[in-house]
Amino acid sequence: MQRLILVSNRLPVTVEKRKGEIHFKQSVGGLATGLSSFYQTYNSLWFGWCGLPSNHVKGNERRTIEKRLREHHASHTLFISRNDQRLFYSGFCNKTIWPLFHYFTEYAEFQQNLWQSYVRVNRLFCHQLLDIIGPEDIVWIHDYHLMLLPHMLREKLPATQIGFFLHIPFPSYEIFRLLPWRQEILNGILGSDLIGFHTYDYVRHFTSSVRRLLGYEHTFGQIALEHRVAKVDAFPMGIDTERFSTAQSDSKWINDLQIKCRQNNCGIILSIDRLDYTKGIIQRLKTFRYFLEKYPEFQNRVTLILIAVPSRTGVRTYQMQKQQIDEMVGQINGQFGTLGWMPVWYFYRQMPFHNLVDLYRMGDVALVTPLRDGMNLVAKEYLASRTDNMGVLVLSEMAGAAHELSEAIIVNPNHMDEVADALQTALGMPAEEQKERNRVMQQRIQRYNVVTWAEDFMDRLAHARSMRDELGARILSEDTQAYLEKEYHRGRSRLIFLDYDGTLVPFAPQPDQAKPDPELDGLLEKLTQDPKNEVVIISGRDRETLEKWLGRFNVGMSAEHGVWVMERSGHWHMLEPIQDAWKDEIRPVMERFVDRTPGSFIEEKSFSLVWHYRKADPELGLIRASELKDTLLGLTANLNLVVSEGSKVLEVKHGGVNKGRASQFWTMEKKWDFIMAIGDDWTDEDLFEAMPEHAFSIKVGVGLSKARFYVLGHQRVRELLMQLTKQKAKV
Ligand code: GDG
Repeated sequence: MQRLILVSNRLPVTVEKRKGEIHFKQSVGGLATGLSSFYQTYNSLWFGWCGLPSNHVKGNERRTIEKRLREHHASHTLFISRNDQRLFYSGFCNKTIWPLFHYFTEYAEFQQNLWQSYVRVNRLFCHQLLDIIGPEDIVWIHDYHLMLLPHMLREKLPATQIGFFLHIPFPSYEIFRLLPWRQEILNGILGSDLIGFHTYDYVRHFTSSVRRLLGYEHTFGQIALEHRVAKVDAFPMGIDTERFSTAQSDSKWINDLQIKCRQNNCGIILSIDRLDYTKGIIQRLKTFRYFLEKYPEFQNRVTLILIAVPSRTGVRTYQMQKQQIDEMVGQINGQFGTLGWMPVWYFYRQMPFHNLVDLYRMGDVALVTPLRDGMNLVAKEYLASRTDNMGVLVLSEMAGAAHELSEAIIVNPNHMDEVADALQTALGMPAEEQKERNRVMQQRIQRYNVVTWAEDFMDRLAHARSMRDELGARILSEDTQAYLEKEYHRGRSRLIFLDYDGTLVPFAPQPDQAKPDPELDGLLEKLTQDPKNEVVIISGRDRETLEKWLGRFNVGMSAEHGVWVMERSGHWHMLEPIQDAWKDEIRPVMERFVDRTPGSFIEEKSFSLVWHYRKADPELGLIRASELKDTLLGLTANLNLVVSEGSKVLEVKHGGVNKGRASQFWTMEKKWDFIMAIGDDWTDEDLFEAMPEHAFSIKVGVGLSKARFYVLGHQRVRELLMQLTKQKAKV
């Protein structure tokens, strides 16, 4: 039976050992809280670390823990050594990735031993998961602790459905590139079939880094890798709204707190976070102090309840934050406090769930002003808890949640005046307006709750899987190849069309660097020596280059996407007379684009002009290509010219001439027993389309195609051709 295997660094339950006794308690944090309800409704199993270091548990304790987790929490744990806990969790995860991905570059440490531990722990996860994952299971990996795991698993389980979700922001390329192990991290994540982020901004940042650092292109959320496609999309995480709206409690502690805080009819501002520098707690306190100065009428009239949940207490920056918060709270209370009024009520502890909801219900204003936050669930939980529809959410624009909760008062957390003004507005907001704003947001978070979020992700993962299967079904399998070989050997006359760049050789930064290598020479030699074979190189290149590089083989050729053809006799001719006078008009336009796009250049062929941008900045290249295309389309509208896009090129050439038409020069010549056409880009689609039904048309790479089959990479083309020539010797 198919299971969903959720994988995260920490399990939703934490195991602690106190005075020799083992204790189990619910883990705190967005991921654990958010996913626990979805997870209970699915046939699933959670794999992660339970919080105890391996050297702290004896053999029998380990078995008890494992049994209890399996039976009561459908979870499997692994044990991480204390040393790796320090280097991996407190180290690479929280001293390198966490600050860097939240734009706190000054806190980010780049140390080889931390990285090594990160690799080691990801491997440990992989190793242990391999014993658990069944052939039908789906694996959903969570968060920044396990970014190498998708690739590690993919290597061992090529057919398994793997999804990955990042709960924190993916930073812009300018930040991400600082990481010494940036390629490894990207490749690690790309092991997944589907990669999810909270917002489209993070998707953009990720695909941009992939393009710039690994050279993989993406279109409509699909990244074309060498051997498969990875999908990437935004899934703004929701919460279990019902859990918050239906929570009931009447705790004495809260009632007492309420009475004390509401003295003098005080308004209550609520601030709840894990104690983390990204949450902007210090800045929030500073802003609160500023607010009391700017609007003194609120002195004695408003209280800030500040809950800071202990987090990552082993990391120094967190310890320093704690100290600063303690001091700042003391200062504010010292400066403004009176006998009957304490401006800040500060609790450094984790609240039980029902108290948390009571607090949400008590706060007239929720001040959620992180400096950077992947999503921020507190903002959504506040709204979900307000069954009275009251309360005002003041939300930082740096939180992913701001994209969805635009009816909140959105602020820049670094702008003290703006936040202070927002507080004043919030505290004076009429009840009707509060309700109106909240209703819209509440409906939204109810609709896209955590279950919808997770189901949406699972649906997209299944879709990514079916795409992979579809592509997989057309990938030249062993059986199909055996059939192709059989047909090849049965044929007494064989016609073989081969595109050159991307099909027989990989792309090179400069077109003139893609010369045939000795392996290709040998292959073409063998293939063309067979008298039954008519081999045609059908390329977009100019005649001179083709002749220089391939003229010594017994091949037919077609140059410039079908403008020219050359039979084996060695004589070039044009398929139909065409002009090139138009070039004088188009060339200066392209030259302007060359000047504005460093790294791009023009290639001039007899009947076409090509603008290459492979070496330009990839994003600028794309923008300019689209601009140039628009300009050229305008200029060529009344001429018999076509503007077409290729792999990092834009080409203007004569209309009505293409590889498909050129191929007819050979296909019409006689009745062939065996026809094969192999190519990799859109210009080869004309070729595939022109092929008779029984021909073996083969697309190199992924992406939509009219070809019957796919192979992945030029190396695979060579293997296929090699196989054909080898078997010939055997027959
Ligand atoms: C990461 C990303 C992203 C807080 N105090 C108490 C308590 N909590 C619970 C809240 C909430 C969770 O902790 C905090 O979630 P956040 O989303 O605000 O922040 P992170 O922990 O940093 O989470 C974040 C999230 O992952 C999900 O993808 O939104 O951007 O950084 O659920 O309820 N729970 C209890 N007592 C507390 O005192 N019981």
